[in-house]
Amino acid sequence: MTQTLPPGQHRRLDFPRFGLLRFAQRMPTQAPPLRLRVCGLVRKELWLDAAAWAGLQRVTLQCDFHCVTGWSSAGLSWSGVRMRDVYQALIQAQAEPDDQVAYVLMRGSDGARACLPLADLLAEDVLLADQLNGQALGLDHGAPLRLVAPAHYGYKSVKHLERLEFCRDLSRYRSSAWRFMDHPRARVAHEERGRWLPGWLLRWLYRPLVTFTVRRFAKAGTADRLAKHG
Ligand SMILES: Nc1nc2c(c(=O)[nH]1)N[C@H]1C(S)=C(S)[C@@H](COP(=O)(O)O)O[C@H]1N2
Ligand SMILES: [Mo]
Repeated sequence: MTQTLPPGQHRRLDFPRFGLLRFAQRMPTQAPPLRLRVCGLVRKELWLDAAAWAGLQRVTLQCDFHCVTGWSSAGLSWSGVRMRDVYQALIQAQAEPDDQVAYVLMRGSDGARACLPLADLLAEDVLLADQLNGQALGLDHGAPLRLVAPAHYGYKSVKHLERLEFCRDLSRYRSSAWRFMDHPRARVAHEERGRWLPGWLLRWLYRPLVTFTVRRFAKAGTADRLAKHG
C-alpha cells in the first residue's frame, strides 16, 4: 500500500464494481466451479481446478488498485496463489509452453479480454485471487477467480478468469475496448493508459464517465442479484 498515488490517480474510499459499460449486465449469475483452461502455444492443453493448486503456497497481498479512468482504491487485501507459482509448478510442468511464448491472452466468462507479456504475469505481486479482504471473492469482484496485477491498470486484472492462452505475439488478440484504449502492458507507474494518446489526455477523456459507470455497474449488479435470488 502506498501513501502517494501514481500519476493522474485520485483516491476513492470504496472499491466499486467497474469496467466497460457493455460488461455491466454480463455478471455471471452464479460463480461456476473454478476451472481455468490453459491453451495456445502449449504441447498439451490443461484445465486447472482448485484441487490442482491445493499444494501451492497461499499468499495474501496488500495493494492499491488503479483503474485507467483515474480512480484508485487503497489497501485492498487479496488472497490466492501467485501466478508465478501456478506457472512454474503446474503450467510449465504439465502444459509445456513453447519457448517462443511472449504474451498471454486472458478471458473472463463475461467475455472480457486482456493481454499481458508473460514476463509481467510472472512478477512477484501477480496473483490468481479467490479472496478479497478476508472473504470469498464475490461475483461483483470476479468470482470464482480473478487476476490481480497491481502494477498494471485495472483492465488487466481480468475477473471471472476462465482462459489463459499462450502466444508468440499479439496477432490473435482482439481487445475488449477500442485499440487506442488498450496498452499491451498498461503499467501504472509509466502512465501507460492506452496507446497513441498521452496518459494525461486519456485521463481527461475518461474522467467524466466514472460516476455514471459506477452507478450503472452497481445497478446492474443489484438488479441481477434480485432477479436471480429473489
Ligand atoms: N471479466 C471482467 N474483468 C474485468 C472487467 C470486466 O468488466 N470484466 N473490468 C476491468 C476494469 S476496467 C477494472 S477497473 C476492474 C474493476 O474491478 P472490480 O469490478 O472488481 O472493481 O476489473 C477489470 N476486469
Ligand atoms: Mo478500469
